[in-house]
Amino acid sequence: MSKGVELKNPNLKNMSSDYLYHLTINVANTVDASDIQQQFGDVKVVCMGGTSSRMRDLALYLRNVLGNSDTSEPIDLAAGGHRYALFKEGPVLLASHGVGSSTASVVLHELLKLLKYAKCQDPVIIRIGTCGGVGVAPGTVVVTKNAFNGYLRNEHEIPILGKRVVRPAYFPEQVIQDILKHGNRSEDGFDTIIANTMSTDCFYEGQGRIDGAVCEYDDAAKLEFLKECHKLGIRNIEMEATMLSSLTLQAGVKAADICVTIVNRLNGDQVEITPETKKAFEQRPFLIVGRYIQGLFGK
Ligand code: R2B
Repeated sequence: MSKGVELKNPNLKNMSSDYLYHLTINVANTVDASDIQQQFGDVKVVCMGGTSSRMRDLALYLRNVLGNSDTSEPIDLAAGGHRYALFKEGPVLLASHGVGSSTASVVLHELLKLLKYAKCQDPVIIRIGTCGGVGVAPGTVVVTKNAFNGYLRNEHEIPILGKRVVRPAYFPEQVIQDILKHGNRSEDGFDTIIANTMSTDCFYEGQGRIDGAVCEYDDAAKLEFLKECHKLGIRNIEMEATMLSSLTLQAGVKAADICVTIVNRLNGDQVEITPETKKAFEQRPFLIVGRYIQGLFGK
């Protein structure tokens, strides 16, 4: 049975209007948001990714998947905010989120509220991205199961009102399985795996790199850490999964994280693939999301 988004914030019902500041979308009347429902009420899937150009490319890719013959340039609905990009292709909303949980959480809060005001039914949020791999070949696509933080704890830790708040960080099994059905085809020529993900707040020291501006450990300590990650079933490292899984769990909205590895961290820190290979690797999560969406809409 379809259901709308019910957010766990009792204060929202006391707000007569809500300006989604970073998206530059004004919900002028929260009680009767029919304008918002008209524009966004059909949204079933929200795709999120780091950069605006990748989300534009994905918008064009999905336009094709959805059988839309429009050839116009996708319109950035959040251009006025100069922070994030927001595109809409039929029932799919696409948003950029920048690098890391702090920037991604800002736009995710606003997207979740948008889904609620628009009365979207049973939406799913899918992050697609690039990441470092741990013991897997570059180009492997990882669908996250449990998200670990930089302390190697399977939880999302966030300071709220000066207190350490800890929340669960995993993605719903059913969504993972639905996505996997659309990956792992022999003709793809790459592996799509389900694995755990470490999500850090720092790309360099937080991920055990020795090539940042500051580093107080050696290569041996780094490898020991990465091997510990591997033992925990962690096969990729990125910077958003703990926040994304935990916030969507709190909001009761289905979500998934699908990332392609662009370096095997057991072999080094620098991303050495060519821009062409990176572009080709970035298409892999597109392919899987595209097939998933095709499956959803029977296209
Ligand atoms: C992967 O790539 C970005 C860092 O380059 C970050 O957003 C992530 O998780």
